[in-house]
Amino acid sequence: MNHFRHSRIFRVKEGTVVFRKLPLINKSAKGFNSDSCGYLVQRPMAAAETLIQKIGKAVKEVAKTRSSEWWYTPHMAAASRAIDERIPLVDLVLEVRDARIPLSSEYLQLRKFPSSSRRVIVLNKMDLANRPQTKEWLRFFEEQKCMAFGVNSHNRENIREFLTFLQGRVRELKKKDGTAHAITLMLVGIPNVGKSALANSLHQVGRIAAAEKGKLKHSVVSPQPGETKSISSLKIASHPNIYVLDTPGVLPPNVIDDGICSKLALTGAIKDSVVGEIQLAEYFLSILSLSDEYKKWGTLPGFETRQVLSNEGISNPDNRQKRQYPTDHTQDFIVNNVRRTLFDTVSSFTGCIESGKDLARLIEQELEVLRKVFHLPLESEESSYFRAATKLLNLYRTGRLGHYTLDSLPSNDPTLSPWL
Ligand SMILES: Nc1nc2c(ncn2[C@@H]2O[C@H](COP(=O)(O)OP(=O)(O)OP(=O)(O)O)[C@@H](O)[C@H]2O)c(=O)[nH]1
Ligand SMILES: [Mg+2]
Repeated sequence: MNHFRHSRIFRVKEGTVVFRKLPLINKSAKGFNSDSCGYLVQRPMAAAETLIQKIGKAVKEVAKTRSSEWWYTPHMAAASRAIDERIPLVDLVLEVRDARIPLSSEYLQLRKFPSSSRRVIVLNKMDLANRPQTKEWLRFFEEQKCMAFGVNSHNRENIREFLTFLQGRVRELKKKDGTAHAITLMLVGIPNVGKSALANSLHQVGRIAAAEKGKLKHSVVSPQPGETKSISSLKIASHPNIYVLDTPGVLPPNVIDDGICSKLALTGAIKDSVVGEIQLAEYFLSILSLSDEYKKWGTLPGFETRQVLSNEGISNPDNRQKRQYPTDHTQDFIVNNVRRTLFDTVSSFTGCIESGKDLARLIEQELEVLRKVFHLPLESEESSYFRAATKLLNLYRTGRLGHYTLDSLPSNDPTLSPWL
């Protein structure tokens, strides 16, 4: 259920969205509680406020002191100029956003240009976001008269549908303009939203004949942001010929608010080292602990936590294999163990997780059990927690710890819409 549909944003401050209390909203609804003023506050943001502020501060600090290397890099500045020059020339601009953060991943530089029917918002990484919320977001963009499409660049069927949609748009454009030239589409967006992966997938699906001859081109795809350094062109269809331009990811020149910084960092648009892996893992744990996702994991086959907690029997890898991983893939067992352990830790926690202090205590406990689940000995405290955090982030970013949409839908009040 979407808790935002009947509410009106009353006051928005960094990291916390506060809604006017309306009778239609169920106060006990997941993720909400009432603050002292009687407003409905989105719980995750409020309880994790300190963490969000810390992350925002870390990003701002780095952007201020080492901006040329970490935030708005020289290659981004150059790419931004090159993209700006091409925007009026291309037939269609595909603004790629991360489906987990449909608002926070906006490519802000597009606002300089008048809104146009030659633009499509592409919510990529749909497989990692909350599916019903992605549908709500797509409906929202439609209501705002923005064409939008949700995709998973790793799913061939999905890419085929997207290509058919693009070809339909191209036919409409050709009818309208009577153009006979080849059509050029340009992918733009912040770093790491999957522009290159999308360009490659469209190229592979649209160029079957070339694929069969082993003549495909490749844009570099990487889990690290800022990997694409120049604009490249890939053909994605014939009759009519359609080309897609893959471009480098560009962040806004000025650092934005703490809430947005935190979400960009967690989803990987900013290098992890800017904020620190442990802090990012803590932020993810706060989201997980305040969501309903972990509750599904209570039905997983019981994990023998005691074994892990005491490190009993894990020194001998053979024992571990026999006892805990009898038949299935080791990775699946680790994922199940992580899920089950997080479920046990959150559900047995006796504090009040809506309070920032208690939430911090819970997160500390979660990191400790994770360190043990990942079999990381406590030789040097820092590195074992760092490694546990890295592993946890990796599981989250590959969708194995649930599907979270971190941005909340704005109200239907057009004056508050960032697109108008
Ligand atoms: N789960 C999932 N992962 C994706 C998807 N699209 C891309 N990725 C992954 O996201 C990471 C970044 O992808 P890229 O295509 O390099 O992102 P980019 O926007 O080109 O990044 P820059 O070139 O740095 O701007 C890679 O690890 C991809 O495999 C998707 O739809 N779903
Ligand atoms: Mg790229």
